[in-house]
Amino acid sequence: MHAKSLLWVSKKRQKLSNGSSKIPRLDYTEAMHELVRDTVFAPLCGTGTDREDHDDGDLAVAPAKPQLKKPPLYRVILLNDDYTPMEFVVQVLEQFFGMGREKATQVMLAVHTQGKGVCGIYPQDIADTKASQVNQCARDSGHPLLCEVEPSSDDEED
Ligand code: TYC
Repeated sequence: MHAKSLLWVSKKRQKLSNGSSKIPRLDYTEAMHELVRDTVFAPLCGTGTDREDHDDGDLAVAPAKPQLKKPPLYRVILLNDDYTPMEFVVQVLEQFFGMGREKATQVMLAVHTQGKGVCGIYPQDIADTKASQVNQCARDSGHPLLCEVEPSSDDEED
């Protein structure tokens, strides 16, 4: 209980008892003083005094390195096959990779002639999701179109 409330209880009891009541007169004041005196009020965080005592000597203190790193990137690769209609591939590139008609047609033709091609480069979870969406969409439509994910070396520059 808070010291103030204990004092308030004590005074109220004294008032109520008025010397003759059955309620005993209780005075917590002394006990509270003792309690506060014996309590160690430790700071929750450092006070900084320990740092003032520390001597860096001749050492240069370097600023801390930033802790954040860019996530590794992954390529989403589209594979050619002999059966998926060109129009379907163009629509997939528009829908899942945000390409315009012209760009999607270029990429589709590049995959058609070269066997495979990059649709986009993303952090791993996004790359995996896009490849799964494409493969599911192709399967649902009865086409053998396949999409894969591979690590990209583009993020090894820094
Ligand atoms: N080769 C397919 C055809 O001639 C077209 C195609 C292009 C299929 C790209 C898949 O990833 C692909 N119909």
